[in-house]
Amino acid sequence: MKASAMALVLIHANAATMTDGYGLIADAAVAMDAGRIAWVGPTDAIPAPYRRSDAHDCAGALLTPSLIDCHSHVVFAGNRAGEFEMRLNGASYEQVARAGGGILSTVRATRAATMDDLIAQALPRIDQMIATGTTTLEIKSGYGLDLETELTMLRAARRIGTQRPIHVTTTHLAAHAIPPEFAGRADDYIDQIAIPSLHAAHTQGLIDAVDAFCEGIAFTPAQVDRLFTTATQLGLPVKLHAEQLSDLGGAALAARHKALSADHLEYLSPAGVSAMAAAGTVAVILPGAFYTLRETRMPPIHSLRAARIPMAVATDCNPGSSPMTSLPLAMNMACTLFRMTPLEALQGTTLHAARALGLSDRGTIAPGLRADLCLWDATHPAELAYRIGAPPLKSRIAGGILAP
Ligand code: DI6
Ligand code: FE
Repeated sequence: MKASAMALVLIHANAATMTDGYGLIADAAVAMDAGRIAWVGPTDAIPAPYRRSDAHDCAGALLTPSLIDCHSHVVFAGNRAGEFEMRLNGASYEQVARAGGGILSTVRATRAATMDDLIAQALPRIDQMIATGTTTLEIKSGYGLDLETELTMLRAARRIGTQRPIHVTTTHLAAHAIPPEFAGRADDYIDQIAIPSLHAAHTQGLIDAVDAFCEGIAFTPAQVDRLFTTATQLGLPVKLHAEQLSDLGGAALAARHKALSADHLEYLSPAGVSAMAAAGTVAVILPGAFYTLRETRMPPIHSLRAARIPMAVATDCNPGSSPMTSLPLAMNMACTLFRMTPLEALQGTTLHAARALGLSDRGTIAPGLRADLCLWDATHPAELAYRIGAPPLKSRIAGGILAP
């Protein structure tokens, strides 16, 4: 074992490695080299090459893998505070829609924005995510709904990953809503926009996965099936907004396509649970949207747990149903609203979120994995989900580099 000059060593941390439950190691040390974790164990057992005078003393702070947000729509223009206020002053959904509100108002604003506008508007949200512990972030398209704007959103998302110390994965979500010019012609939209933009985004190296919104107000299982068949032909993994507002059998459809994840799942049926379990599809739990929409039907956490389906937790950061950037807040909501345990919530933003993105190189503190870690002003990992809003992040390590 040889340490390079670039090695970073943490000592005297209270580590939750997440390798076996919390995987707690009291008075832990972690050695990192070349952006990877090289060694983890008790500080008094640290191997000679990593015993260094410049080791970073964590003074007993809680050390966890850094957080992974596996479902976000963080790139968009404008916001929907105006319609939020209208509704709370008594306006109906129809009145809000007639006043130009809803998802299509974000589509209008996003189409009118340049790529630089989209980046500039997203960066404050990204900075909030970073400040609350996120170092890997999935970003979806889906507010362009035309070929050019979908590609612009994806380029903006990719660019963000070069401007901030955050690893961005991108997902094509042209099948998010039906734009006004295709009203009543969802099949034409799939043929003329969703599938062609998928080909273009893939050819230009802009996407890592393909998503769709399978719902009465969006796309039918048959339409999603056509899109996913194209994705599979291109070798791209799929995931699905499924069973958010009703049960259309989306999770089972996703499982048939060996989806990485099925997301939302408030209306998931027992058949959907079995299909996901058999396919190894991760359940992504999104309490921010449940909270904002004042949903009353909960995702079937008991059944998911009984079927040993890995559950991830994400922000769903978007301007309509989940204007939220903090993963620790999503963890708190997952516990309080859905009765997930604090351990499940933290697994949901670390190892299970990594699996939901198909990433096997992160999510726990173990040798060989990416050196992405968070140091928190906390003593036990349950504090991350317990507090309404995170305990302070003392420092983060992204790719083996310590940031203040
Ligand atoms: N489900 C949601 O909750 C968001 N998208 C989706 O498919 C809503 C997006 C928005 O309202 O802007
Ligand atoms: Fe979403």
